[in-house]
Order: sequence, then structure tokens, then C-alpha cells
Amino acid sequence: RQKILAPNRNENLKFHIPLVASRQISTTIPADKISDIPYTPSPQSEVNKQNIRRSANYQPNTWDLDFVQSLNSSYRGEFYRRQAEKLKGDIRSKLSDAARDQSSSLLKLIDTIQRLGYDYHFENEIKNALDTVFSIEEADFCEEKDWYTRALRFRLLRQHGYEVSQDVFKDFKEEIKQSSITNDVEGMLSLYEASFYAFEREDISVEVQEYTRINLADIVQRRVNKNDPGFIFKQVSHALEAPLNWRVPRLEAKWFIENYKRMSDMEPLLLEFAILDFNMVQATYQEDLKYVSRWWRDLNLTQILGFSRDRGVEDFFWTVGFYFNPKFSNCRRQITKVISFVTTIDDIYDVYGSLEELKLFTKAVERWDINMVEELPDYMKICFLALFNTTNEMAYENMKLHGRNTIPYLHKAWVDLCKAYLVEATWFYSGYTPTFEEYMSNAWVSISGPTVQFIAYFLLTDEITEDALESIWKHTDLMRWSSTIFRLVDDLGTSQDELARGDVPKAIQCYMHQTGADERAACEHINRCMNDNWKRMNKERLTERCILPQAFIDSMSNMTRMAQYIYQHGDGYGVSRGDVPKAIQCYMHQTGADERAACEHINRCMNDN
Ligand code: 0FV
Ligand code: MN
Ligand code: MN
Ligand code: MN
Ligand code: MN
Repeated sequence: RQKILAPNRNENLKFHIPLVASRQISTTIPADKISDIPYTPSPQSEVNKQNIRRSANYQPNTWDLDFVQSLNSSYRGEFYRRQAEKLKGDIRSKLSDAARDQSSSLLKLIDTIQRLGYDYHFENEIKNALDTVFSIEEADFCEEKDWYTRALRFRLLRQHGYEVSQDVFKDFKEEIKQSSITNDVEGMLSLYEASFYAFEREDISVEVQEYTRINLADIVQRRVNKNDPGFIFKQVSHALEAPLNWRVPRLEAKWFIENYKRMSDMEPLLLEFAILDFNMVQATYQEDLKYVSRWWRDLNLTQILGFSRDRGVEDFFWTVGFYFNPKFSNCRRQITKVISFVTTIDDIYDVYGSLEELKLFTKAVERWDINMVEELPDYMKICFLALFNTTNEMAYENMKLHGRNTIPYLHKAWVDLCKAYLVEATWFYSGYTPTFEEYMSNAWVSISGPTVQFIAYFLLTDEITEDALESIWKHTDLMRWSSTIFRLVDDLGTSQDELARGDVPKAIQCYMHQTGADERAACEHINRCMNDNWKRMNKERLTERCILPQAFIDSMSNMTRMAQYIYQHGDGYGVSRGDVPKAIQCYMHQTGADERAACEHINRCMNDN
């Protein structure tokens, strides 16, 4: 059961094709993101004059609830727990041996442990090892032209918050000035990955990123044509799809575990523990999922409403991306509820409600007064009461555990969201198209990132501090930038359907309307915004460590990563897929080729046929 290496359709949770490398996050928007439905701002107000309720025609939920309840894993038992303890001890010795040696193999070991997804077991050991690495001169540690190790050192130190200069990029740029081409694939790959940890104004890293991207793509292309992809080539195409810094840790761990065995210097001990730990963590997720799935079924909200998305399993999947550590079960469970409410309430504002009703609902949430139920239309009564009870129940749990009244905070999280929704509804009903900046100043809140993050703070730490509360109340920069990217990728993935059924103009349309640019130019602008925001996040992650817990900081980057993953091929959330891999995915999975190469292969087949 739940053997990661032997996937079986019935026994493995199928979260939208997790086993094949079919979904691509590009560093540039692929052509298929560019829709050709022309945008005209007026018809929405026509819809509304006739007083017709809109419909999104969402497909039903595709998950069998009995199947979800039947999940059961043998990895919950004592036998595996003891096995894991033993392996953990062996790996701990291995780490301390490597730390004594102080050579580049220490960095490689840390990187491998992180990629295999169990660095959370060795946080102290890794920190101590990196303290030492940081304290020695780079030159005492590796050769000047050892680009693999130098870039890895830069990346690991940045990931862990040390101050490290971008000298490695400067030196590499000098190197390629002299000999314009290099065949050091591992070195270039390492530099490419490292460049995504750069801050704003570290422009040399951008040049190196460009250079290595072009050369790595070229190398993969030539290699794929020879039909002989080794692991390094598979790793390169994986990195070109999306760099490590943009990948969802838990999903990346799964990919890496499945591919690690093909590496020439694979270490069986590291792999064995990875598989065991992954499956044990998976068993925890199964229990979480069973809990939230029962909760959602018993609430029965979508069935009563009849127009909103029913995505219980998908709602939970988001939280696995945000907080993968098994110890955050309760956080995953509570935030799944939050996401289910966000989705339902979003559909009320976007699809079903009239402007008058939406104003009333917003007022009810602002007053947080249960007597307001009387004034609401029936379909809003049940939703408001469910939100009210669930939120107050969370506040009760917080008070039970920490003795603190969190109602003002949880309440504010919902008020901010509903107010932002109402701004969009007001725009919609007046046929107004805001400027890009005006739209974004509201849209990073209406995507619900800050709401989810604020509520999660209380579930991710036992040491709630006044400083943290104060900065989260005002929204930290990290909250803003991570939610901004979340909004932009959601708009790229969902706005075609949204406009077709009648919704406010989203980021692309606002930009086009304001600047007269065409859709391609708008997408390019959005791409630049996303890249800039990532650089700001890289810096801010380090700054906000002083006041916010690390798990909370990590969860904000993970929210961005998860959004990029979910929306990379359109609406991966609202539209339920769950299909078998098709020709492109099978070819990519088999050969390690990227999507472009797979399409070329398919073209050749068509011509031949
Ligand atoms: C997006 O739907 C939506 F409902 C989301 C992202 C809810 C899930 C929330 C989290 C995982 C935090 P839709 O595209 O309809 O949203 P907008 O804001 O565009 O109406
Ligand atoms: Mn919506
Ligand atoms: Mn909306
Ligand atoms: Mn959307
Ligand atoms: Mn079919």
C-alpha cells in the first residue's frame, strides 16, 4: 500500500497527475495561455440589467467519498516507526562525518537530503553544518572553477538566510567572456538553480540565468534527439520547466525520490529512508483527508447552495503544498475548511449574488452578529451561519490551547476578504474597468492569500507574539508579494472562463484596457511582475525571520509555488480533471524530454502516418 515506487491507481491518491512530469511551469508564458477571445468591457452590465443569475456550470466533484474514507496505510504502525528511527540515526552519523570533512560532498549531502524531502528531521544538524561552511573562506572549500560547488554553496546559504555575495556569478561571467561556450552541464545547472535565489538589483545573476538557460536548453535538445537521456538530462529539463525555488517542496520530493535511484552516485541509505519517510507522511495526510472529507460532507453546503464548487479533496491538496510537515495536521485540517469557505463565498460574489445581496452579506460579516441571519436571503443564511460557527469554533480551540481570544483576528481576515470581493462586484455591476494598478491593489487581497495566511499563523506556532500579530494585521510585504503572484497566476489560468460567464476584468484585461497593449504584451508584463515579486520575496523571507516563525514564512512561498503549480495549464482547481496521462505526458515521462520536444515528436509521428 502507498508504495511510492509502484503506483497503483486504486491505492495511490491521484492528485491531478502527480506521477508524470506533465505539468509545466514555464519561466515565460506558453503560447497556449494566450486566449483569443476578444475582450469587450460592456456586456456584464447587460447581464445584470435583466436580473438574471449567472452560472459557472462547474462540474461536480470527481472524488468518491467512500473511497476516501477507505484509505488506510500500514505505515502508521510501530514497526515502520522503529525502522525509521534506526535509519535516521545512520543518516545523522553520515551528516556529522561529512561535516568534519568540510568538503564539497557535505553540500551535496545536504542538497540531497533537502530534495528527498526529509531535511525537516535534521534541522539542527544542517544549521550547524552550514554555520561551519559559512565561516570558512570559499577558496578553502573548493576550486575556483568548480562551478557546481560554488553555486550550490551560494544557493544553500541563501536558502538558509546567510549573507552571501553574488561573486560566483561575477566570476562565471568573466569565465564565459573568455571561452564563450562551456560543456560543464552540472556547473551550469547549479548556477541556473542558484540564480533564482537572487535579490532585486543583482543583475549579474539574471545574465547568468539567461546564459545558462539557453545553453542548457540547447544541450537537452541535442541529447533528446539522440534518444538517450541520462539522469542529468532529465534533471536539466525538469529545472527548465521550473526552477527549484519555484517548486512545491512535497511534490518535488516525490519527483526526486522517484528519479534519485537512477543517479550514478545514488546512496541506498538515503533512498531507503526517503521512501519510508514519504510513505509515513502520506499516512498522516490520509488521516487528515478523511477528517476534512467527513467534515465537508456533513456540512453539506454545496448541495444546499447548488451553484458553488465542490472541491473538498482539492482544497485539502492546497494545504499539503503549504504545510507539508506531518506535525501540522491540525493546520492542514483547519485551513482546508477556510479554503472551502473562501471558494464558496467567492462563488456567491462572482456568480450568484445580486449587488444588494452582496452588500448585505458584507455587512453581516462586518458586524459579526448572528442576528443578522434574519436579514439575509435563505441561501446566504446557511452560508453565513456555517462560516460563523466554524470560525468561532476555531477561536474556541485557540483559546483552549493558548488562552487568547483570537476572534478579532479571524474576523478581520474575513472582513478584508469580503470587502475586496464587494469592490470587484461593484466594478462588475457598473461595467467599470480599473487600471492595472487599481485592480491589483484590491486583487492581491481578493485572491484570499492574506485571509488564509492570517488564520494559519495561529496554527503554525505555539509562540504567538504581539509584534507578529501587529505586522500580520497590517499585512507584511511577504504576504503582499506572495499573494500578488497567486493572483497573477490565477488570472492567467482562469480569466478566460471568468470573462465568458461574466466577471470583472482581470489583470490581463485591465492592463490591455489601460495601455492599449495586445494580449501577448500583457502576459509579458505579468511575467515581469512575477519575476520581480519573486526577487522581493527572496529578500523579504530573510528580513521577516526576525518577527515571524519560519514555518509561517515558508508557507507564504509555498502558497505562491502551489498556485504556480495548480494554474500552469489553465484552471487546475475549478475544472476537475483526473484523466490518465496522454501521448505528450507519456513521451515526456519516458524520455525525460520537455513539452516542446514531445510536441515535435508527435508532429513527426503525424507526418509519418
Ligand atoms: C480561485 O477561484 C479560488 F477560489 C481559490 C484560489 C480558492 C482557493 C484558495 C486558496 C487555496 C487560498 P477563482 O479563480 O474563481 O478566484 P477569483 O478570485 O479569480 O474569483
Ligand atoms: Mn471566482
Ligand atoms: Mn472572485
Ligand atoms: Mn480567477
Ligand atoms: Mn478520454
